[in-house]
Formats: sequence, structure tokens, C-alpha cells
Amino acid sequence: MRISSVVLTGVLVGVLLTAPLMALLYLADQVAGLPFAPYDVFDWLTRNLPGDVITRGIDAMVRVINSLDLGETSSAAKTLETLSAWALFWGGGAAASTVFFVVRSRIGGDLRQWPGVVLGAMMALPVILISQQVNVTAATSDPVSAAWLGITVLGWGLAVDWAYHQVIRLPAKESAAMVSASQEEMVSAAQLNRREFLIRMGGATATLTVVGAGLARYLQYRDDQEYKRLIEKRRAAVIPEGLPNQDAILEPAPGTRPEYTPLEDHYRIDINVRPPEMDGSAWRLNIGGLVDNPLELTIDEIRDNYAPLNQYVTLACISNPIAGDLTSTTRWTGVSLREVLADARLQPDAHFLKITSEDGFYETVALDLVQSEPRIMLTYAWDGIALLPKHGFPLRIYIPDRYGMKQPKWITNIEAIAEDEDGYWVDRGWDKVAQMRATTVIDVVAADSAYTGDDGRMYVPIGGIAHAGARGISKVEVRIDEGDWVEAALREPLSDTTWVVWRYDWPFDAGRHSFEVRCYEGDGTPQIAERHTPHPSGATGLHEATREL
Ligand SMILES: Nc1nc2c(c(=O)[nH]1)N[C@H]1C(S)=C(S)[C@@H](COP(=O)(O)O)O[C@H]1N2
Ligand SMILES: [Mo]
Repeated sequence: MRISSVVLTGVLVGVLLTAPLMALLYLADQVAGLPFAPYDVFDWLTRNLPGDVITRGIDAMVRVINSLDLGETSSAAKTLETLSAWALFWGGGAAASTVFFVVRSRIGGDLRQWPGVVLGAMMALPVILISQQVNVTAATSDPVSAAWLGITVLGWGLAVDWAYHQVIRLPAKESAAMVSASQEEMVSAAQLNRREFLIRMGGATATLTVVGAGLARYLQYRDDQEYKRLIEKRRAAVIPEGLPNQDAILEPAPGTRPEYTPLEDHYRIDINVRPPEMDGSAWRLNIGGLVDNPLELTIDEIRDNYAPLNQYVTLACISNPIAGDLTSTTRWTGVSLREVLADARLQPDAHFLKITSEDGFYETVALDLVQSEPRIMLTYAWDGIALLPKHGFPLRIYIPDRYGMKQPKWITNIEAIAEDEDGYWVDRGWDKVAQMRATTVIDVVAADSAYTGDDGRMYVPIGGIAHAGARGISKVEVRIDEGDWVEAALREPLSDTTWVVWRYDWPFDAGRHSFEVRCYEGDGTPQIAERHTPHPSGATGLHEATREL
């Protein structure tokens, strides 16, 4: 058989056999919480690639999402990552099978199943090691997870070897037996056998894949629906009191984003294709290091032994571009970190806290900051209900005025240390402090809501938000067609750490117009007007919009 046919057959067999392997892993993951290796492998790669490669990858992804209009950035990004993870594993399987076909055809000889075992083991070993190191998708114990991946990937290796024998070796034997047949007849008979075999194998593996993946997908869908119902029921029971600024006078311009983000619309950014599996009842918060009284707290102990704090918070990702959608507002509930630390009794040489998460994420926060900022909070609820898995169940931290990258979710450990250390994204080239930049956005030029004022003129409400971390907003100004800056009206915000809704009623003038907006922080500091990319310290620049009216 020619080398090109060997390669092609290797690719095809790899594609056909890796698909049902992934379907089987996915099904077992849904049914029994066994590890889903494709996500683990992808997450491992993104954790270990150099920071600038990752940053460029994220940039490119965000640009694709925006230019193709794929909807809300963070959920579109997760969908793309999910597809990439499946594609990567599939491609990896096909590549390994191809190499196997080529090498196997060179070795020759009758080695029985050994080559399959070797292939399976060579693939299983890294997959097991990676999956256990990342340890994000499995709810099962390490030995069970390892055994499961070992058996399935080994089985896959044997199947590839078996297919090799069927396709490459057997037709040769059969045709050798056909003594009376001509050379061409033997070749075409072998090709026919091969084709028939591959078609049959394709049919069988496609069926397995569709049935397995379909069943798993259905199970996940059923879980999701049940979960949604649960969330709705619990939320209705927990936030009865209405929003703190419900008496605010200024009405947002119609079309301004919701001031309080519906929880299901809150952006999500983290280093995992899927949130890590957390067992709420087995989970403990370990507080150790330079403390006299190390603590191991259950989530109930955190909730019951300390006074609850409720804070309305606008969180933003440092990757959020000007006017991007990686920022949202909800109500955070938790306990003051300072109070919990008092019980752990910090030693005098403790100056920093190193926070570590289930997914391997980590950050360090200065104790000076923690001691002077009672709003720093170990958070266990958002929007009145326990944190959703994707938002950090069971525990995350809140640090006012900092971008999301400084605020770990799925916290498992807090260690008091003497020296400062860099966090996950700082190690990958992002700003060490990551203080939120002041930003203003035009959400809407509400031409549909034009009205006639008392002066007989037509007005068009323009509106949006302004945010400067925990530093407040003292003024927002709007400029039309590069004219004079005019002051907008501000709505009383939900809190002094949330965004502020602004509105300017513009004396309408038909035609094409440009609109710009800028804000001033609480102490009068103007928003930075110079344009800069989100990397490495958060985007700066003024939002401009052009509208034909
Ligand atoms: N453990 C963990 N915590 C994390 C991250 C992560 O990848 N892992 N990402 C951070 C980043 S970059 C952001 S912007 C916020 C986003 O929080 P959200 O997804 O709940 O909106 O989580 C932060 N906390
Ligand atoms: Mo982020």
C-alpha cells in the first residue's frame, strides 16, 4: 500500500474512532462525574502556553466574536473554547492514529496486539497526568478517574490497531491467496475490501457517537432546566426588599442596559472550559500559613458564625474593551475577611495573603489593604442565592476597586505569607495592581423615545453608564459633533461601588451625528481620554458612537 494511502487511512481511522471515544467520555461525565479529558487537555494547554500567546489568542477570539456579531462576548467565548477543546482532542486522536499507521506499516511483522497496547498507553499516560493535574472536570476520586481514562484510551489504542489489521494487513493476505487473479484485480479487490470496511466502521462509530453524545446532551439539558427552575424559585424567596435606589429620581434613557444585571446575563470569565466540580459538603476553606490558629471552615460555618454583609457591586474584566460587555452588576453577600482573619490570629510577620482556587488560579492580596478595607469580603451568595457553579461556588472574594483578575472564585486556601507573590494573570503579563479604570459608555441614543419638551422643542434621550471602581463618579459629560461638552444628569447609583447611570436629553437635530462621552471620578479626576488596549492595565479612551437619525 502506498504511503499516501496509509496516511489517509490513518487519519480516517483516527477520526472515526476518536469520535465515539469522546462521546463515551462525555456520557460517563454526565452520568457519573467521570473526567472529561478533552476539556482538561484544553485547559491544561491554556494554563501552560506563554502569557502573550494566550493574550493574543483571547484578543483574536474577542475580535472574531464582535465582528461576526456572535452575541454576548463571554458566553460566545466559552462556546468557542468548548468547540476548540472537542476539535483539539479529535485532531489529536487523528494525528496519533496517523503516526501509528505510518510507523506500524514500517515495522511490519506479526506483533499481535502489542502495538495497540503501546499506542493506547502512550496516549493514556499523558491524558491521565494532565487530567489529574488540571483536575477540573472530575467529580470522582483520582484512582477511579485514572482507571477510567486508562481503560477507555487503551481500548481506543487497541481499536486503532485492530482497524489497522483489517485495513492494511488482511486485504494483502486475502489477495495473496487469489493466485489466479491478475495484479490489477488483486489491487482493486484489496481496495474494495478496505473501502467496504471503512464504510462499515464509519457507520458503526457514527451511530455510537450520535447515540452517546445525544444521550449525554439530553441529560445535561435536563439538568440545566432543573437548575434554572431551582434558581428562580430560590431567588423569588430571598430578595424581597427591592433595590436600594428604588426612589432615585432620574429615569434611565429607554434602552439603557439594566442597572441591576439579571443573574443569567452576568458575564463569566475564567480559565476553565467548564467550571470546576465542587462538592459543597466536602469543601473546606483552609486558612493557614503564618497564623497561630489555622482554620478549616465549612460553608455553613462561614455563613453562620460571621455577620452577613450585602454589597451591590459592579465587576469588570480587565480584558473588557471600551464599551464592551465584560462588566455586570449584582448583589454580593458574604462576610468581612478581616473578621475571619481575626479568628485565625495572624502572626506579626504575615504581610500578604495568598489565595488559591480549585482550578489552580491564585492571587495575592496585601494584608494592609485587607485590614484597612472592611468591604473586602468572602462571598458566598450572588443575587440572593448561593453562588452559581460558574461564578465560584461555594466561595469567592470581593476586593473593591480591582478588576476581576484579582478576585479568585472557587477558593480553597488562604495562606498568610511574609513576602509578596504575583498572581495568575500577573505572572502572564497583566497589571500587578489591576485597579479599575474609569470608563463611560453610551448605551443608547433613543430616537424612538423622542418627545416634545415644555419649550416646544424635540428631545432625544441619550444614556449609558459610567464606572470608576470604588472611586465614584462626580460628573459625566457628552459632546455632539465635536461641539462643547455638556453635563449629563446622574442617577443615584445602587452603591458607591456600582456603575452610575447617566442621561442627557439632546435637542434633536436630524441627520448623521457623532456622540462622545467622558466622566470624572468622585474626586474630580478626569477619565483618561488617551486610547489604550485592555492589555496590560485595562482599556482607556472615550467611547464614541455615530448615528444616522
Ligand atoms: N479561580 C478563578 N477565579 C477567577 C478567574 C479564574 O479563571 N479562576 N478569573 C478571574 C477573572 S479574569 C474575572 S474577570 C472574574 C470573573 O468573574 P465572573 O465570571 O463571576 O463574572 O473572575 C476572576 N476569578
Ligand atoms: Mo478578567
